[in-house]
Amino acid sequence: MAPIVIYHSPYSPFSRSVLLFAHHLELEIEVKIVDLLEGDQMKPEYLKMNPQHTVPTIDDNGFFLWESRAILCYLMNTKAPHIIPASPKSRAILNQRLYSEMGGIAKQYAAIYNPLFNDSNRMDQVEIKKLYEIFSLVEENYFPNNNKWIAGEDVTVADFAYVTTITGLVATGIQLDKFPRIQSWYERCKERFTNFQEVNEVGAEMFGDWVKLMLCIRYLNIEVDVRVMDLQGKKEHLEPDFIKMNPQHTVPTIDDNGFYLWESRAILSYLFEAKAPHLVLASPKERAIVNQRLHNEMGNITGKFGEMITPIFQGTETKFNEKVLKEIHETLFIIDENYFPHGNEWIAGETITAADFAYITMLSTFLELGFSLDKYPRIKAWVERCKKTLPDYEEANGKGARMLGQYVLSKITKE
Ligand SMILES: N[C@@H](CCC(=O)N[C@@H](CS)C(=O)NCC(=O)O)C(=O)O
Repeated sequence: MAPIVIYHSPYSPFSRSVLLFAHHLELEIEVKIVDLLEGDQMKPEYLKMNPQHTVPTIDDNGFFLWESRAILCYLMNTKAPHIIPASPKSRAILNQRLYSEMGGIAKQYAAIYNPLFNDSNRMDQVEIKKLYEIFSLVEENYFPNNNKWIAGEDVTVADFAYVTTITGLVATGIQLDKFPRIQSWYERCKERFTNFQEVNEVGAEMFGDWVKLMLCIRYLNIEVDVRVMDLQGKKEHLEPDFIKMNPQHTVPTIDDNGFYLWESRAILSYLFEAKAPHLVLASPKERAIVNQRLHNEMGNITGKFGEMITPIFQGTETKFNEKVLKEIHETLFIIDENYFPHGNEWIAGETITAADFAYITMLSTFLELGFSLDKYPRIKAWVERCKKTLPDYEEANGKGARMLGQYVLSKITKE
């Protein structure tokens, strides 16, 4: 007999529940990854196995089955009869839990995230509230005798169905702190289930990062009214009305319905907090890293950039200052070595933060000045990621960086 083939996507909690259970039972399996975003599930050979084009699907020597809870029960019945609950009542409770999960938590999971596949820019708070109501019901009713597992004293397939969906929810910021029984059960699952981290948590985190990225990118689509300021000819930044808003007469300045703010990094942080509060990183340490990046950028990148180009603007120098250039390269070396410690994709971790926007506008300007990032492969890859991922990158940043770069280059002596 060939091993059971599991058609799997790590992003899917339903798929992970089957894989996690297979690991728990130490089954011999073959895992085939289905790339949902590429549409692998719509290919004719996949549709032949599963016309509903979902993951997970299994192929047990020509027996094709989809629907994760049906697969869990099939594996239980065929490979682990010892864990089938013994009495009709305990089996009924198991079924009740499975159906309730599908119509409850899993339904909310779809209601919260599916809109993100269709250009939505938010996780619907009404749906999140309904999810928390279901959590309350589970908390109050599923552990009546201080039972350790979702359907009673023993592990059942219901635990696998619940835990992967809940891990996915947690990875996008849903909180369990008000539900101590669910929390303790969740910790038990972590301890008890084989390869929990590798099979379940890694995929859930990948999903969480995708969700945050979608929300973030789309939130940046805030409706704005852009006023272009002429700083050189008309010197609009020195006009009294502008000085009233910003006595330091700098751009950028924002007017959010009478709330005036200047200093670009403060504005970036404000936009995240005011317009996308759920994207503000949860822990003080993560937020501290964002701040650390922002301050370091201001001092060591923007600060040095100013030192380098101000004399050129003023016409007192016609070459970049060698000492400042060296300092900039030292900073780039430090960033390349230290900002991407886990292969993280963004400047302050796994999600886009205000720091990415602060750095990309400066670093792209350096590129326009002829700097090479070849010695800094991580920074180089990140710049490419920003160019590809940030909406309207070229319009919002690329063009301006090029104009500034060309202007500065026209003022320096070619050797
Ligand atoms: N009730 C199904 C849900 C499966 C499902 O919706 N899977 C999603 C991924 S989370 C999927 O495969 N979507 C691709 C598609 O429908 O084309 C189960 O538990 O297996």
